[in-house]
Amino acid sequence: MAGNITFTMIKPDAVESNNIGNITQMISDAGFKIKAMKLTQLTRNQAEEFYAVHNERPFYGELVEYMTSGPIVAAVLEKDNAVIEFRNLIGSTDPNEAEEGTIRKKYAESKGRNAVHGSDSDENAQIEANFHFSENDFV
Ligand code: IDP
Ligand code: MG
Repeated sequence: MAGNITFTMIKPDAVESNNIGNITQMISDAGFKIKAMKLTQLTRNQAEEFYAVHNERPFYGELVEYMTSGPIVAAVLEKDNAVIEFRNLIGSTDPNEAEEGTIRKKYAESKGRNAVHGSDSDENAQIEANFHFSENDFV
């Protein structure tokens, strides 16, 4: 059975451009319930660990720089089939390839500075939620 939790971050570009409210509204309108949410800033160590799967990729250094460049909003979201539903809502990694009406189409600046993160599997959703929140943060 598909899981009902996913993890997201509103990334530094979207926080900087004052789109926390607009993006949170799109998430709510799409039927996700916010289970935990906080404004925070990633340390270099946290960003390196969070994106460790990409550490051999040519953009890894740029990604860590970007993700530590300013505040982010981290959140745990609940909906049936949450991981897939949320990937559909955010759209393709590159906003030039993202569907109309997706968060990245509306708010992402580029493939690197792409406004939001969404977990790619139920297993990673749990790992990522636990990375940023403890059990008693969930409501
Ligand atoms: P995803 O966020 O859509 O799952 P991933 O391939 O997992 O995309 O990449 C993680 C993040 O790394 C992307 O969201 C983006 O910020 C950054 N990234 C991915 N590909 C590139 C690239 O080709 N250039 C620069 N940054 C990239
Ligand atoms: Mg990914």
